[in-house]
Amino acid sequence: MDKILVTRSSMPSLEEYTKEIAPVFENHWLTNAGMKHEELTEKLKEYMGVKGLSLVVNGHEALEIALQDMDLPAGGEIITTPYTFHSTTHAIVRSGFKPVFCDIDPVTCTMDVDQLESLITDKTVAIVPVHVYGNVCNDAVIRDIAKRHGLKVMYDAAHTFGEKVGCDASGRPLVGRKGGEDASWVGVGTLGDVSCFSFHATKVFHTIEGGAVCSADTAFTDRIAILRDFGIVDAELVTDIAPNAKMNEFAAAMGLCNLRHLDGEIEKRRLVAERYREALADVEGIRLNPVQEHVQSNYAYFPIFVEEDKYGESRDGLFERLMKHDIYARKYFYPMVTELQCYKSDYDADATPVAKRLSYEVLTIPMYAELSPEDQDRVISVIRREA
Ligand code: T4K
Repeated sequence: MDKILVTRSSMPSLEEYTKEIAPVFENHWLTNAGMKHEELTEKLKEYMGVKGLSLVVNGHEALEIALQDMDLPAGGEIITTPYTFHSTTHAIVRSGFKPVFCDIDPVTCTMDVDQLESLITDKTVAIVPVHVYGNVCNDAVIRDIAKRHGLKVMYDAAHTFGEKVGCDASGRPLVGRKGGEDASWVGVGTLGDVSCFSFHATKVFHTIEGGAVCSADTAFTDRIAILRDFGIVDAELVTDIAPNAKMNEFAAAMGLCNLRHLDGEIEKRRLVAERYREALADVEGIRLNPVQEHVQSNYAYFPIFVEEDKYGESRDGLFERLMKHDIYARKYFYPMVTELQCYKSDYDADATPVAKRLSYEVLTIPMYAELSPEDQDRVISVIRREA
């Protein structure tokens, strides 16, 4: 029996990719804002409905460089969540800020907006919420709180490429609210002051490795183009102490190919997600990720939450049993950030009890566009204890 992994990168055909990179072989321009890079930048702006976008080498550098661009007071506190891939926290710490951890909403796993304001102090310099699994944060409330305190909001939007959010007639995002009419839809990258995306091979849309910083403030994204290139403005002017985080032409070409097929890939993922939902809805003790109102999802991940007392088996028990059937689910995100070896002596995991509990319950099961119904049935039958 073949192994089933948690995900599988989408790929264009070899012919399509070869055709896309042929001009690169002719012009010998391999990186430093080449023609594929520039073309992808324009196409992504259009697809994502964002004004400013700068490509970078990966999602992590998107976060670090965007923080540098924000020019925040050194050593300040940044409010974020511990229920994320540790890249979010690493970016904050490596940039010289102190993360302050807010707990998460038990349903969407995004920042608990009821706790957020109580964590703001005179040392707070920004808020970095995470749209985890593609579940979009309650932007309207976060935005109101940030505005009241004069703080900037930078979203870790690594999981949300291509998603859209419904807004009311005044243009206010409705996500997080029950009911209400979606008068218009905006790209998720328009939320907050800045949004950072990952285009890693495991993401819905990828450039092998890659990422982007988006903002309505085009001066901000223009400066990212300097910060991703050692702070170089021109051959004799270097304004910033910055890394090399540029996307190369082969990565951009992969992005151009993948973008052509993206809507079809998301539709296939939707069918996989629906099939899981139908098959798992009645399993006692297995809670499914919510279908969020006012969000057009990209179906990035399919997390399930194992409630041991009701399911009769722990998350780890189910994880092991899946493995015996050659199914490799992942525990995204366990251990949660504040329980990782590099952070646990400095932070109290019990300060965010919801995040802690969910990190012990979560299992992200295989989800990708090419997951066949037969393979999906193998996953379902183990979870339903029929295999
Ligand atoms: N913020 C958030 C919230 C994030 O989730 C991430 C990244 C970031 C920021 C930072 O973005 P990047 O700097 O990575 O662009 C993966 C990814 O490496 C990482 O991008 C992702 N989040 C994280 C959640 O997961 P691993 O260590 O679990 O990946 P790995 O190598 O075990 O692969 C998982 C499965 O994917 C494999 O079992 C098979 C499949 N796969 C993997 C690779 C590498 C493929 O099909 N093709 C491939 O090339 O971290």
